[in-house]
Amino acid sequence: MQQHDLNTVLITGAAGDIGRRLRKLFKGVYSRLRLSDIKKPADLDADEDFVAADLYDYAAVEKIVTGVDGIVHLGGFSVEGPWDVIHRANIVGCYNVFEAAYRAGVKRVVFASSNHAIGFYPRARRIGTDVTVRPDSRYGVSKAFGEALGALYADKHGLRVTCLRIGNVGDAPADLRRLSIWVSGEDIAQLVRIGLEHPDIRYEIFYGVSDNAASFWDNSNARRFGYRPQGRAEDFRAQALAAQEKRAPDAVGDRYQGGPFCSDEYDADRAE
Ligand code: 15L
Repeated sequence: MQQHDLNTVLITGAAGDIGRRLRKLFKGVYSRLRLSDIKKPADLDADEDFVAADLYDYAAVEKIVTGVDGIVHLGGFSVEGPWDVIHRANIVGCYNVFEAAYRAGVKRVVFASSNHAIGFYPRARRIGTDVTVRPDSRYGVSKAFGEALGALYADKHGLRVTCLRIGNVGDAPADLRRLSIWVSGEDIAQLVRIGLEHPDIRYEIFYGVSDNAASFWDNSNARRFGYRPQGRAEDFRAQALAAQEKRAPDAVGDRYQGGPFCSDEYDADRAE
């Protein structure tokens, strides 16, 4: 990885699964890691710097971004939910992070977008990062909003922004769909580091996916910036297919990249 000029990096959503992985993988990479979440992580080490913040509260967000060079914005609601929950955490919360980051002079933001921003593309179609968003849920809409907000702050205010359309982070792919979208913690960490450190980043979208033979996505944009994923979902094919056997068929979800997020609340009479 190239030289970087980041002293303090803030991770929002530090108590979540990806946050926990990055906290470990980034130890010793940046001089200071500031962690934030609405609640203190249960496994916080004595040497970790944690500040609680509700992202809906602009004044609280202002405090956590002060003195920070780069932000990894993982905070928010991470699945489908009622509109008021999504609105509070992922729309207002995301706005507060970008606005406060810009006003505080933060240089870089890596935003955790999601495959659910493009979940209604059919599995049979391989897409790049240049497609129109096709969200599969209110959650997916909030991720598309975050990507748009990132573009605004990059183009208008010079923030360097990377959006990661994350598939599914885990130790192994959990089913057939995850054979296509799985990403290891180490590969997500590699993508985040590119977003924080690569000198040529202005505004980029990468897929957060490992080197999966069945990937739905063309991730050549990430490769252009040096991404070399090490994880391969195919190494876990047998166990993923065995797990899939135990799942009920899902006529809509099995057709689309977003899976169950597509079939949830699906209005078959009107949509077909
Ligand atoms: C996501 O965006 C969620 O945060 C995660 O919990 C999984 O549901 C993942 O997508 C997925 O699509 O498997």
